[in-house]
Amino acid sequence: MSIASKPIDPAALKSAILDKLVYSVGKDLDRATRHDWFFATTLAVRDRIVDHWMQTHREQAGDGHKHVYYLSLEFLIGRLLADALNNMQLMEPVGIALSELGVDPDEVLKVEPDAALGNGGLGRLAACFMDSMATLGVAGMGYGIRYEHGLFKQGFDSGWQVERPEDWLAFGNPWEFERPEAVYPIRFFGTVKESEIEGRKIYLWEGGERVLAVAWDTPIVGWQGQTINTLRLWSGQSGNLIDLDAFNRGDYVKAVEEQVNAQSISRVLYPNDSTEAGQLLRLKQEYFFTSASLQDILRRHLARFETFDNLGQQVAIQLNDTHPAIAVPELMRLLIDDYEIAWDKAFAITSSVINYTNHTLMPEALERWPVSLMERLLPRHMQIIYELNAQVLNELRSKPETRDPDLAEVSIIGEGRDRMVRMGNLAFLGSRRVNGVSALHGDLMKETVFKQLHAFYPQKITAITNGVTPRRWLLSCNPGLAALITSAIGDRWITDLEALDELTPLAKDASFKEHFARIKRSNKEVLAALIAKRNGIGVDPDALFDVQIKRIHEYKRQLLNILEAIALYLAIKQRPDADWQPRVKIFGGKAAPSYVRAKLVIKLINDVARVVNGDPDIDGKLRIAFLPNYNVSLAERIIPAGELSEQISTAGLEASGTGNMKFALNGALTIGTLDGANVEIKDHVGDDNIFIFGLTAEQVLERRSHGHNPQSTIETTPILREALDAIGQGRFSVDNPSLFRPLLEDLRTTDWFLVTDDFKSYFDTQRRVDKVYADQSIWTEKAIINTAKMGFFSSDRSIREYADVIWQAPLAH
Ligand code: 26V
Repeated sequence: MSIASKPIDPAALKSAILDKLVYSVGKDLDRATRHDWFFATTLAVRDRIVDHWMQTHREQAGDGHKHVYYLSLEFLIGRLLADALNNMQLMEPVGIALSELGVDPDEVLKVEPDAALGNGGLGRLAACFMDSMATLGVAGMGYGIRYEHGLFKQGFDSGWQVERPEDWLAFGNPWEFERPEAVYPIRFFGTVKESEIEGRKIYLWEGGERVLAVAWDTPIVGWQGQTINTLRLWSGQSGNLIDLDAFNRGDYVKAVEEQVNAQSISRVLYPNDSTEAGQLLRLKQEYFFTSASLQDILRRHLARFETFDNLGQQVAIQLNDTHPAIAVPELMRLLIDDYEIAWDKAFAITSSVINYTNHTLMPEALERWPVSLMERLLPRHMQIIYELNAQVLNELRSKPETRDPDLAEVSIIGEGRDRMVRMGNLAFLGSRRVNGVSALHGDLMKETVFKQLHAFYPQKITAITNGVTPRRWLLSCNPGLAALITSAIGDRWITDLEALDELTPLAKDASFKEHFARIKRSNKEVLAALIAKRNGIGVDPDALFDVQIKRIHEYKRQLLNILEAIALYLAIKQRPDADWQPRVKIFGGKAAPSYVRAKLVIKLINDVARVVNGDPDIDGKLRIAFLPNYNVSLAERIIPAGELSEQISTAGLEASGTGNMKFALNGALTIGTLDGANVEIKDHVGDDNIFIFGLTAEQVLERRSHGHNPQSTIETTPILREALDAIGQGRFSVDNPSLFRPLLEDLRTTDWFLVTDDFKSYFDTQRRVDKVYADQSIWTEKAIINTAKMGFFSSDRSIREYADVIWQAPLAH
């Protein structure tokens, strides 16, 4: 029986919550804080989950279920309570129970801290995939790190980003279960001793540091609680709680050193999503969680089947980018050294269970580790990598058509003075399938980074487009729209998003349109109130809400957006009485703390916002708001209110995007380049319901190799030149006119991301947006079409395709 089919009695829930408050939290009714209520509510709800969780465990232990393991250094989950209540259809009864206890349910939901265990798209995708696997009944388990501190909190100081530590576990976490019995040893450094037993070579990896990985489990509730999967996160511990010898000598620092060291591995999420300066701790994190997960997977498999012969039939492993790519040599090592399986068989098994998803082609984000570092930290793995590389290269060399330069390109070891291990090549060669995250991205993988590998292994690359979970990104974040849709076409869309297509004819239905527009307007009012509270500025809910929320990155081109805002500002000032379409430009997003350029863009946006918002000539025709500390929970509040979704990356650089899907699902129109999944969004909504501008991926490559002259583009585009001059003259930074010179210099010389090339086309397209928006009836029709055509972009569809094409795993639901 599913949870939903159990009778739900608010009175029983009420007494369960009260029980938890008193006996688990240890508070009585009149002294309970909002946190206490959150804890008590979660614990009461959790009890209803656990029975079903155990049931799922028992079902999935059978051999009819292929186990799918999603290894990811990031899971950007956000809050769990609202999601769990929605999926279990307990939102209403819990709301009633809390209200009867005199507690505002919204307040209780809001005190839950975000689990911000990820940087951006890659981590959020992992979270959407966990929801979809549970909903579809895939026996899927997520493996990652239980970071004590998630992504930093962002504040602004005079417009500059400042980072504050995040502390999501400060009040404890009612969702997780520590599993002190699920503990695995992880070794770093040390040496490898070779010997022979009965003619067989033996490798003993000894010495070095040893830490323990301890499991913490969080239940992942699928729709209606039919399947409850597990997210298992590893925490670092030392085997020795304390060094007693050192303690007795009075050396207390030494006594706890080992423990501190071990715990530091899972202390904090790395806040970068591109360049990383070969940090030892980062590599330790990668190996730590990968090794613990593989040991756990092998132990579980052996308990089920007592053999690894069928590992390929019963297990599929998905590597979320190259961060867990060390899984390839680690699985080989475990099979060969610990379980005495011969090399060839170990490789056959490894390359039948492992798959790899690539999430970016940006050269600086492709992981490479110095051979010297790897040799020190993971000496046995380096041996395996060398041997694997030699084997693969020999095999390929024996083909008559192979040329030497082709081999250099596919080698796992990059040559040159600083020899590097190329993790992308390692993951590719060790995998059964290699996935790109949109159609365009898949094509570009074949043409660029993996061109040569693709020529040798033409069957490996797949392109399964990303998706988003409609439970969180419509049902839960936009209850008004969800209810309207359900009243119009029923609730099948919640698990079969293609059903939204039934809304298409309603785009012409006056009453539906009116309802749809009213809901958007009311979501905008809520966001306007939030902007007033957080940014201290008033925005008109009747203005066009134009939103760009995502990590701050040069390739995502927030700079293009703010330049357009400046150009518009100058135009309004020149002709204040013209008929301007009022617009609110909303920004959100964090820059990596070491990404100086991106932080300067944040400062520029905030400075432009201050000037524009304070200029009486503008009179509300343009408002700019940068909401601080963008995270999943803030996205859930912004997206339902968005009308224009900015997806303006330099074509060819955004692998897919998923924010683009969330906005369109909630009835926003996209202004975007032909990049990532925008291309497919356009195909689904049709040319008339999206605003496409700028160079194509092909033209970008062409322009970069010859024919890119930013200086002359600026000269011939007066509105751009004037906008740049305004910055250069210090109009937005009176105290320090040269502040933004690095940005201007770059635009005039290199402009690698082709901001100047795309500016005119972007500006003109924005004016086209203004015109279309002026006719609210037409705009609403287009917005409805966007929602109606988003069926394809459900992560349920993505997971069905992964299950079919990559994992060959059956679905239970
Ligand atoms: C790369 C690196 C490089 C080393 C330093 C740490 C670090 C951390 C994360 C990353 C990967 C960033 C890649 C990423 O998030 N890609 C995004 O993936 C989304 C899901 O597939 C996709 O929609 C976005 O377009 C893509 O940018």
